[in-house]
Amino acid sequence: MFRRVVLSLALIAPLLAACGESPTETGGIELRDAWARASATQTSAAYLTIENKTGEDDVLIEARSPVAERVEVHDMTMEDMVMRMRKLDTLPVAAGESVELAPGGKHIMLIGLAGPLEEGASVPLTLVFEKAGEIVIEAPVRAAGHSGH
Ligand SMILES: [Cu+2]
Repeated sequence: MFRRVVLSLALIAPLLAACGESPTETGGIELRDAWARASATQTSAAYLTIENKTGEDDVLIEARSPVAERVEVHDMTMEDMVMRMRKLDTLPVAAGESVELAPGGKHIMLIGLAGPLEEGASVPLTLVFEKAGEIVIEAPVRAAGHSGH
């Protein structure tokens, strides 16, 4: 299963840096720096860093949120000066490694939002890992122009 969405570069730029939030750690999987992009449309994206502190490889197999009909993990690449998004069915996080989901790269796509995401609100996200199980985090909503501290 493979679906592609083409976005104009203007929608993606500028690249953003995330602020630190207190990390959530469950079963040796640490989730930190989570945030979601403010949006007035029916889609948005959330970002975070996933660190696998266990000695075993793990895999993110599902993501969901009560604010969105569908939550997917996407990757983004530049092809012929166009940013393309591709759905990832799973996201491996190898033992001892970190995977960063950040603007311009991998992200969590929120599709079919029930309402606008306003700055200052927060989005509950459930990430399901093959071994660590379900981890629930709150991703604060920030404006697209957010650029760190
Ligand atoms: Cu996407």
